[in-house]
Amino acid sequence: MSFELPDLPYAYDALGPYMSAETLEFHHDKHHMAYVTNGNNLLKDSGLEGKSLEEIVKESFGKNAGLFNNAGQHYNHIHFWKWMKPNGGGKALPGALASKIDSDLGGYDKFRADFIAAGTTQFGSGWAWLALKDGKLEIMKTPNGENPLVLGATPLLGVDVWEHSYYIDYRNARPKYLEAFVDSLINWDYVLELYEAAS
Ligand code: MN3
Repeated sequence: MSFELPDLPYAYDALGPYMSAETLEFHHDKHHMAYVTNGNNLLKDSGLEGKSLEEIVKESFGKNAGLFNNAGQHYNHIHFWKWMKPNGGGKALPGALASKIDSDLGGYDKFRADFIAAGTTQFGSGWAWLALKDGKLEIMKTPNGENPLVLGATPLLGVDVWEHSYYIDYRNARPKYLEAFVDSLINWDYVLELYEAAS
């Protein structure tokens, strides 16, 4: 299958003031589009053309760096748009997720602090994650286009800490961007959907 750029699931100005229309126009229309275009070019004659996106990500990892970088970023961004919504974030999680976070991660406040710390301490470009591994929730961070799929885990929530995701709105203040993401943008219903599908 070839890669296609999905539409954003909300208007470009829907996530203000936490993420601006200008950021989403560059991030979705230019950056994500480039991963789709480059990924499709690199997918040709790779031997992975008929595979699903998840299979392409896992099977190109460590073997075909160009294809992996673009396929990984395509996968990450498809979900990243859905991991946000207007009036999202905060403590009002669906009950099944809240109790899993209590038992595996020491409660919501510790999850919030550890997730923001993972994003803040990822050196250079990458992502911070909430993932399910062997039936337990874990906070992870990865460089560049990598994600929990290549660590034997299922991504449930990820935040893009490449500068293109926050520099227009927050300049160098990555922690402020991460706080806004957690407190005001996370689409917990989509996280629950992925958690239920994985468990
Ligand atoms: Mn990005």
